[in-house]
Formats: sequence, C-alpha cells, structure tokens
Amino acid sequence: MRARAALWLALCTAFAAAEYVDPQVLDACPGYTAENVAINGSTLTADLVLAGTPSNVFGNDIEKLALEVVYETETRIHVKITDPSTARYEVPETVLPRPPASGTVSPDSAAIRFNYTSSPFSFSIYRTSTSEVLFSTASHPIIFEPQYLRVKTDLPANANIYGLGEHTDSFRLPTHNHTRTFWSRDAYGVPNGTNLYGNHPIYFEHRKTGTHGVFFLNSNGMDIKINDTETGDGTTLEYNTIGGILDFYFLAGSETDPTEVARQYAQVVGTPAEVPYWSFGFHNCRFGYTDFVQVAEAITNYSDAGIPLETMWTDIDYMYKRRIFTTDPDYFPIPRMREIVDYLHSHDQHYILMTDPAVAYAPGEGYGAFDRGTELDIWLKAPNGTSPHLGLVWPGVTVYPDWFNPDTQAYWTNEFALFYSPETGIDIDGAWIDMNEPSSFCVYPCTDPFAQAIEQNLPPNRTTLPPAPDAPISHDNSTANSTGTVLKRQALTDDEMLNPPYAIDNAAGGLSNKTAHSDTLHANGLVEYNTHNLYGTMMSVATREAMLARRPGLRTLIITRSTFAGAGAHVGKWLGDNFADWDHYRNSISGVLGFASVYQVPMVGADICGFAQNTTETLCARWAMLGAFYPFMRDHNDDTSIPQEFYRWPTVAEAARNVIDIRYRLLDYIYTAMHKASLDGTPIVNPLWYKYPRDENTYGIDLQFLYGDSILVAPVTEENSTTVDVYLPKDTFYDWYTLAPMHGEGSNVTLTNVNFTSIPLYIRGGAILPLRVSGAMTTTALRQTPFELVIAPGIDGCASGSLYLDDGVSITPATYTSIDISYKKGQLTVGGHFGYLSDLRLARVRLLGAPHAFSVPQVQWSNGTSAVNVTYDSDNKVLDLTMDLPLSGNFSVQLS
Ligand code: MIG
Repeated sequence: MRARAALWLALCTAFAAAEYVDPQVLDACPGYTAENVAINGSTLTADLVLAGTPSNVFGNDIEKLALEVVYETETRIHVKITDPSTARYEVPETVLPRPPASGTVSPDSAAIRFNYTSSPFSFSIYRTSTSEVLFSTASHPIIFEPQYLRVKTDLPANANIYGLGEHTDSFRLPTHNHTRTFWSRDAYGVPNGTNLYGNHPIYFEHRKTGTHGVFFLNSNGMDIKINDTETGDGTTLEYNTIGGILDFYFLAGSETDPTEVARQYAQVVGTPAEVPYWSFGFHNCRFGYTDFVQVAEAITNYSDAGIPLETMWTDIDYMYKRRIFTTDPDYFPIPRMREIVDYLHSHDQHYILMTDPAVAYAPGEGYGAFDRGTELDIWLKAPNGTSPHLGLVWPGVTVYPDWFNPDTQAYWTNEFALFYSPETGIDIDGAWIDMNEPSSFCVYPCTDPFAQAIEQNLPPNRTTLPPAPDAPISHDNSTANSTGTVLKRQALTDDEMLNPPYAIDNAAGGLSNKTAHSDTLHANGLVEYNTHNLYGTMMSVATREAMLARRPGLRTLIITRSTFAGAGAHVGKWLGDNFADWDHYRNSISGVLGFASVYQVPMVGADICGFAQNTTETLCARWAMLGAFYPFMRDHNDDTSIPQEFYRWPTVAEAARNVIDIRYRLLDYIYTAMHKASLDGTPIVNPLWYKYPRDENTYGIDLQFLYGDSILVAPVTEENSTTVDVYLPKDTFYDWYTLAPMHGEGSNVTLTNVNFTSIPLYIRGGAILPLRVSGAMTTTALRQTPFELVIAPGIDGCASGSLYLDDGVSITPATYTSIDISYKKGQLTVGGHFGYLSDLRLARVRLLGAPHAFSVPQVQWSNGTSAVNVTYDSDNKVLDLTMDLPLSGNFSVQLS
C-alpha cells in the first residue's frame, strides 16, 4: 500500500498541467496538516500546512491555509478554507448576502457535527443522533492551488443525490462516472449531461435514515464529479473548482421530513419572492409573431376558443433591429402596442415583453440606451480597462451592462421607466429576461464565420468594430480582509483567465466561447472569470428593482433564463430552449423539481409543447396538461417552428380548457403554498420521496410529482400511448375526477384509456383542499367565485389544509386571510385570521371516503346558521354538502 502511495505521489507531480488526472493521482497528493487548532465557543480555527512535497497538479500548492468552522445554527455548519496571505475572490455579499448565525450554538446540541483528523488533515460531518457520517474527506487530500481547488467526499453506494443543476438529467443524479459542470451557457436544446443556463451548487442527499444538504458557495467554473468507488461499495463526490475559496454550508436536514433541508437551504440563500396572484394564470408566447396584428390575433383566438389567456408575451420580434428598449416603427408601432396593452388591461389580462442585457454598440446613431450607458460608463470592459467588451448578439455588435458598476442600477431603472412608461411607452406587467449567461454568438476570439456573417448584416455605420484594445492593464490591486489586514488581491493574467490549467468540461469549449470573455473586467476590480455565473442573477435583481420602481409596492413577475443560487429570492425561471419532443416533455419534470424543490426558485416551468422543432397535436395536448402543473405555465416556441397556440388543434384546445379549469380551481391552493414558501422555503412542488421518505421505490421517481403537498400528478409519458403506470405509495389516495378512494399498495397501478384530453391526478389522503368551485376565464374573475372544501381523510381518518389570501398584488398587503382547516372524528373546523374578506364565500364541502350519508341540516356559524343541501354518492363514497356562506369567521361542523 505504502509503496503504491509513493508511486502515485511521484506521478502526481509529473501530471502537472494535464487536462485529465487519474483520481488516484489526486488522492495521493500530500494534503495538509492541521496546526494551532483553537476552539472558541461555536467556532473552530486551524492553520492547514502543506504536508510534504507540493503536488503542484494545476499550479503551485498554497503552503498555508486557514480553516474556520462555525456552528451557525443547530442545523447548520459553515466550513471555510481560505488562503490567509491573499485576498482571493469570494461571491460578493451584495449578490448573495450570508445568513446570520443564531448566536452561540453549542456543538453538543447541534444536529450535525464537525470532526477532523490533524495529520493528514481531513474532516467529516456526521449526524449527531445516529453518528452516521454524511460527508468525509478522509483519504482524499484537499488540494488548494491558485486556479484549482479540490475537495472529495465518500458517500454510500448508489447514493441518492439531488440537485447540482441546472440540468436535464434524471432528478436523482446518476452515480456512475457523472460530471456536473458549472458555467452558465446559452444551451440550445438543453442537452443531457451538460452545463446549462443556471448554476446551483447545492445537493440534497437522501438516506432512509434522513436527508441532509451540502451547499458549496462558489461561483467559479467547476466540475463536480460523482462516481462509484473502484470496489463499487461506495460513491464519491468530488468538487473541482478553478477559483474562489472552499466555502461549504452543511445542512442537517432531518431524519424524518425531507422538506426540512429545503427550508434550511432557504435560510442560506433566501426564501422565494412572492409573485402576483395573476402570474399563476396561463401565459402564451412565441418567437416569431412578426407584427402587432399577429399578437392581437392570438389574444382574440384564445378568447374565441374559450381558453383562458391570462398573459400575452412578445419576444424580440417587437424590437427595432433587435435593439432593446426600442420598437419596430413599422411592425410594432408604439400606438398599436399601447392599444394592445390597453385592451388586455381592460379585460383583466396582462402583458410581458422580453428584455435582453446586450445593448447594440451604436456610437453616433442616437440610440439612447447605448448613449446613456456610455455616458455613465457602465459597460463590461475589455482587458485594457477602458474600451467596452464587445460581443455579438441579435442586434449585431453589442456591449453589456456591468451589474457590479454602482451606476448600472440607475441606468437600468431609467431605461425601464422610459421605455415601459405607462404614459408614453409600453406598460408591461412583468419582465422576461433572456441571454443573460451572458450569451454571445461568438466563439473566442470572435472571428468565426457565424460572427462574420452577422457583422456583414450590420446596419450602416456599424460595419466595423472599434480598434483593438491597448496592452492589458494589471488587475492587481489591494483589498482589506475582514480582520482589517490589507492583503494583496489574487491577480491572474489574461492568459490564466482565458486558459486556466484545469479545463472544466464546458460544453461550449473554452470559458470565453459564446459569452463574455473570461478576462473581461467588471467594476470593483472583479473579473468575468470569477463572476460569470452571477450575471443572470444580478440582471434579475436589477430588473426587479426597475420593475418595483415603476409600480412601487406591487409584486411583479420576472422570468429569467440564467440563475445562480439565491435567484429565487428575486425572480422566477423558465427552463430555456427545449425541443418539442417526448424526451424534453419527460425531463421537464426533473427540471421543475430541481428548481421548485431544491434550488428555492419555485416559479418555474418549461416551454410547453416544446420550444424548438415542430410539436405534434398529441405531444402538445399532453404537454398542455403536464404544464398546467408547473408553477409557471407558459406555451412558448421558436420562430422556425409551426405555431402551437393551444387553439391550433381541437384536442389541444379541449385538453387546455379541461386542465386550466383544474389549475384555476387549485389556484388558491398553490398560492397558499407559495405564500408559505415565501416565508420559510417549504417547496410548492415535491418529489414523491419528500412525502414518503422511507419508501425506496419513490427515490428515483421523476415522471410523477406532487403539485403542492397533496396533488399527485401522473402524466402519460410515452408517445401515442394512452397508458401509464402510476406508482401509489402505501397510503390513501382519491381519484381527482371521481373522488373515489383508492388504497395505494406501494406498487404500480396501470391506467389504460387515458385519452388525450385528460391527465391522471390523485388527492393524497390527509389533505383538505380549498378549491374554487369552478374555473374562470381570468384570475380576476376566478377571485370572485366561491370556495369549496374537499376533505380527503388519511389512513387515520384525519385531514388538514390551509388557505391564505390577500389582494394578490401588494408586497405588503393591507389585509389578509390565513386560515387552518382541519377534520377529525367527523368534525370540520375552520379557524384563523379573517382579514381579507372581499366576497369570500363557501359554497360546498365534500367529504371523501364517507362510509355513509349523514344528515347535516344546519351549519353552526359564528354569526348564524345556514341551510345546507346534502347528497351522498355511495359508489364513490362522497358526501356532498352545498350552502352559501360568507367565509368570514371561524366555524365548525359535525359531519357524523
Ligand atoms: O438566441 O429571443 O431562450 O425563449 O424565444 C435565442 C429569442 C434568443 C432564446 C430564448 C428563447 C427566445 C429566443 N432567445
């Protein structure tokens, strides 16, 4: 063994600067020794001193590191390893504020604990109650070099790992030779196994004994590799990042409730932003509405087809020469656009336009958005520090706002105020932000034929690029660390930033391909190399500010393409350019689960019916129905694909009418879930295993999911099929349509004859659903309809639910209603705070699984009594009470 280790150590050095290094080589690197270990209350510090000959795998090993471990809460440990002699880049607090620690936590009372060995240094995190090791670097030395940092843990065989996205792979990640790469990318077709638009270096690991989380707070390019151990008796997970520091948050989660870890993660990255009630309505978009008439026609056609359209969207087609903050005077003239918006608003509908970050480079052309930004000097800079960094996007040569520049917010807010002015511009209700990886059409160094072709198509006066930048300036400057010591900031040369020694597995190739070049400069001495993955989230924050400035005090809907950890606190997200095929229909579920149940970005959905390529009637029908259970429901497609509005085919139209009716009846249920999410991060969409954590059959399920806590959605998943195997855990369920009870046996139930206008849905036993009695054509009309309570008792005969309602638009509503509803031993009890009262009425109560009819002639109401009509459906065991009561105070009623 020893001889073998020595051999690997020798090889370790020899492999310097290789692109691929055998894992065993890295494991044979010397690692560190912990010295001067000091424990002070909830904090442990130590020096980590390089042990033995440097390995210098991808640069020189840093000789001395600083370790700091803090028990921040009873369920969270923060482990940070830095270079005490250099101010290395860290994700700025302005982008991701760090969570406060809750006073002094005694390690003795913590749910997870930190353990270490000094020589060679390694650390582990274990669950206090069971002593189970959750994370351990033992036998995998830490490597810390200027542009290569590595940490590796052992995990159980076939570990159940979820997260590490954005991705289109299975929700439970493969554990065999699987690499997740983090580098925001304009990822047309969203291929499996590649880096996409968003970066969320968080995973949840589930074991029968509990669920915990590990968040690696690092925005640099990285590969996270998951693989079997050589002997196959375990899994390893290895972080390989090309910058920043080692900064981990370990989340204890819980032994019994997997959603606990989601809430703990929300404490770190922020709880989701609340969205307007209307944003849960149905949205329609397409790239390729070539003039305002087509937009108007789509609005009318939806109405004629009786399909509720809540929000109409328009893509970059509206822009003049595809320049942001302009409209094409011939095809999308402002007066006509304003008529469309007025029409929508007067029909309680909404409108959203796309805004890209890239601004056309147009000196001397009187293009305000370019001129004002130039005046403020807010563009990303070329390495010379003075000329703007130029990319190539839809309008041709472009510059990009630098969100780190202190003047950029004012610029962006002003552009939104001007162009989206209610008085003179287009009065949008939400924003759609795209291309914010940031995307560019160029492959570095931007001389490829595609780029040239676009350049040749540039309008007059824009046929030449500005002169090449002067000699690079030094990025070297100084900054003070938290202890006030002035440290020299880590300085990388352009070449080091363009071609780092460790090449991450970016599907676009080099770091600078199809995006801002990695040696591009931001304000405050920051470089794209470090901050690339933050661009979309920073644009999100700036856009939210700009929207809030237009309509102070009102929530908005912002949907972004690129995200980083924490984005959900500001915006929602769509899953980018999928294909109109069954694979993408299927993998949209794991995409939605990732964002809604792990990343804390619950307002999420994929392009329904598929973005690129031509959809089909049956795919679109199935997808309309699946998409009704994405939190964000939008039909969108590409300009080169056939039109796919829901009214284009009879089957799709009928499917859409059916399912939007169901979605709208459930709207207050999901709105209530969203409100709870905004308070504490409880997921609004759940994988089955969140609710059945001991049932191993559920761990890999990602073709079924729970909308909210209690609606099991089980779409047909195969082309042209009318059959689906639905896994029902051992529990009571009720068929959504007949309301008949079914006993789940922990096995598949095969459904046949699922026609193309319906989707299998089940209510989980134990739930009380606050439903609207019927759907409506707009969410405004929906809010006028009365409520129905559906009581679905669980195995123990009990059920509970809740309802939250407010004006649906205010960030701080003046009044709200928040009630708990419970059912036990035949008694239904409704109680809570009844502040928001506008027309809330109760029209119906249905008790499912009722063994026989009861006679309930009166409901005892706090302010009186009301007659009720009672019927009983003995086939489906449904006791049905109808009434008309104000929902304005506590009440209870005995149903047996
Ligand atoms: O280069 O605005 O993902 O939804 O329709 C493509 C046009 C730019 C990509 C977005 C897509 C949008 C399209 N955009």
